[in-house]
Amino acid sequence: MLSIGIVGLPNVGKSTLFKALTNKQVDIQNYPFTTIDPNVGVVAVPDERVDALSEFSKSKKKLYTTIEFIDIAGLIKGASQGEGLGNKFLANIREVDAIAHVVRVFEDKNITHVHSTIDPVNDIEVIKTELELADLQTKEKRNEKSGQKGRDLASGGKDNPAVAGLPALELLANKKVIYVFNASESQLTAGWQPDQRLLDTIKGSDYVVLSTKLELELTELSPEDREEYIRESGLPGSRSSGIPNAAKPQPELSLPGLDALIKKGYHTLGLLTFLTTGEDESRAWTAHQGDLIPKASRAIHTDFEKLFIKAEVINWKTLIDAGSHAHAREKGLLHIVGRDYIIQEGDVVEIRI
Ligand SMILES: Nc1nc2c(ncn2[C@@H]2O[C@H](COP(=O)(O)OP(=O)(O)OP(=O)(O)O)[C@@H](O)[C@H]2O)c(=O)[nH]1
Ligand SMILES: [Mg+2]
Repeated sequence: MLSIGIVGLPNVGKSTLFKALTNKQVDIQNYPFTTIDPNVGVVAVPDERVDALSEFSKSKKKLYTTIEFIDIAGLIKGASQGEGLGNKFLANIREVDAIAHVVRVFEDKNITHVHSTIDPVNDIEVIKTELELADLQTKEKRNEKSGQKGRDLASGGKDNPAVAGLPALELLANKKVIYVFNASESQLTAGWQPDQRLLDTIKGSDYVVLSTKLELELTELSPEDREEYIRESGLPGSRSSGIPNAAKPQPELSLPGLDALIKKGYHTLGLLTFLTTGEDESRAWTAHQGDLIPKASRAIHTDFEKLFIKAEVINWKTLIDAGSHAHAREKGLLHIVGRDYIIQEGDVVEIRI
């Protein structure tokens, strides 16, 4: 499963984001270091294509792809030296696929900022430095262990078998980062976007602009009220840097910021979604952009990569517009592809093994 770790300064809205995403009860308070133990939650990625295909095929089940989010304690300057809660909770996100870095841009005198001023550039630098220092510590620990291992080997290698097969180092600096600029509702309606200095700081990383507080409040409304609120408040909807327009999931329960974040996660990680549909189930699957179809079909079953013979492929919308599989086939819209076909966003596939 795809996993995303949430980092940032204390009291910037990390748990508010987590709660809006996962619907889990978590502690959200106006003081730094509210979160101590990590919160972990799994989110189904709403996808209108699964809904539409499920109706099309009268499927008994529909299954979305999922993402795991991990919300950890805030970091401050000196965390690597034990300041605040230290950086030990970073161990909980060593194995995530990507990092969501929450940065406060909203102004609110009533909400404590650990640096007392709103300065996103400085805040980002502080967190980045702490992540780098944590990596240094990881490397140092590794060196100590391999030094130990060297000595063990010299003495016959039987004293410390535990360090024999050290796994590859998981460095935070190697992970893809999505910046989440946490803005106020009025900043959103005014079309707030990062300025050049801020863009230079994030060096081409993907970002989204949203209000964690608003997203959370929206999750508490009925879908109708939510839609009405978004329409009437003049909110710009998903506001983010270059989302590939091939994927345009417009789920029933639309949360503009969270949808953008999830889509951005897929984009950042170079992923795409393909689908299967039938009477049993309609389902979304995740593959990497550029994957050949046998490799992509591993998501469905690990044996499929080896056993793959051919597949029938059609874009989900083309299939639905055709009215039925039979019609699509008659009109020549269903394509038979071989092992050299590169899977595309929104493909509906039927794999023959
Ligand atoms: N005005 C405003 N307040 C917000 C927003 N997002 C979060 N807050 C408030 O900021 C405070 C901290 O929110 P949390 O979600 O607990 O922040 P956190 O980053 O998880 O904090 P720690 O766990 O302490 O690191 C709470 O009082 C929230 O209600 C926002 O977009 N606007
Ligand atoms: Mg928190």
